[in-house]
Amino acid sequence: MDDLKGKYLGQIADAGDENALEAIRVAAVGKKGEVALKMRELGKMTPEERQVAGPALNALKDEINSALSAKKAALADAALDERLRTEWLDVTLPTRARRQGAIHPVSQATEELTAIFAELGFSVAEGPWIEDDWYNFDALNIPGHHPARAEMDTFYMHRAEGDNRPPHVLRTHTSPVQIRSMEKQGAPIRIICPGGVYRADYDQTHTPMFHQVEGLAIDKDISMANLKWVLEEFVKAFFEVDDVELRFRASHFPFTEPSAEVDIRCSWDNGQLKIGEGDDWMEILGSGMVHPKVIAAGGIDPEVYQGFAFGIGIDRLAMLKYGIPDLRAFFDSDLRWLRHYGFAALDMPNLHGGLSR
Ligand code: 2U9
Repeated sequence: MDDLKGKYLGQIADAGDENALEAIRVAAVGKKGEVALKMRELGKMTPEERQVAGPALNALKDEINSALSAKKAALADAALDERLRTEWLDVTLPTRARRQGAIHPVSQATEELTAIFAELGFSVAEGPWIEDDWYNFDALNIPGHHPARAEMDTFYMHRAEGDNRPPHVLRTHTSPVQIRSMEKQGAPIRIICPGGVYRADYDQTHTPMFHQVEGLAIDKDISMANLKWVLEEFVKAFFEVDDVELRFRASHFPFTEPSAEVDIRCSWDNGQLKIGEGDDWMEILGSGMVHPKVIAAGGIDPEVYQGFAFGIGIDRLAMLKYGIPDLRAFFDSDLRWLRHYGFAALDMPNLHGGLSR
């Protein structure tokens, strides 16, 4: 019995895993194991011998069983220790290279100017990018023969053969949205209309698709003074400067009368643009009092209501604010450019957070 004990306790101590341990258990204390065979021999013994051998065999069985349990627990502990060692993780490692997309400068500028005009009481209106001739031109006091139609380098979408209705156009400005909004909402109205527009033009400073934001404020007592204040507030907030001087130059647009182009005071030192100081002027937008015919086209009575409108190129605003030199790169979809000039997602601009920071 001492031999059996020595043999099995030794094997248990040496067992390397749970499978080896189970094999030992079957061989030692299993139903057909060595201890069971010894127990069967009890029948052949004298009662005196049995009284000694019986309890001793039971004690041996208990001892082997507890050695098996202890070893099983020790193996489980060791396995857990090994897992903890190999699955170790350094939470202070740097994160992976950025795989997330970035916000395009045009989207960023649009979000920023939307936040500014929202504070000034303007809501955002949107409309179709493919327009009827009437909404894009006639309603804006640009009749069929008007030179502005040709000047606007319009992309026409021709109808099928035999269909004599006037062609659709890719909108050349966002103004049709203002006509549609006046029709739907009536007066008073205070909206901005940001979005993409199309003109057949392609060079250093023009792309066939670009972005505008147009504003419209119609009420009974709106004047150029309100226009001037709104534009000043906008320019200060957008370029994040305390003060800025605007210069209104008389101009002409079919949809406004009187009309003005607006320049801002600036300086260009060593190619570095500074807004609000210096001896230079830079044109940034067009504006005016909405032509009575255009107010009427929107279904509003021009004898009762009047208002101002303005138009600004968003792409150019973004170039000026973020120091981006080439307009054409805006629409090349070059990932290196997008990563360089893109803005962090979820970083929504608002006036309190300092817009673009
Ligand atoms: C309605 C009435 C009037 C919008 C206006 C301009 C002057 C203007 C340009 C700025 C740069 C276009 O993107 S740009 O090339 N726009 O100069 N836009 S007034 O006037 C409107 C619009 C809608 C119903």
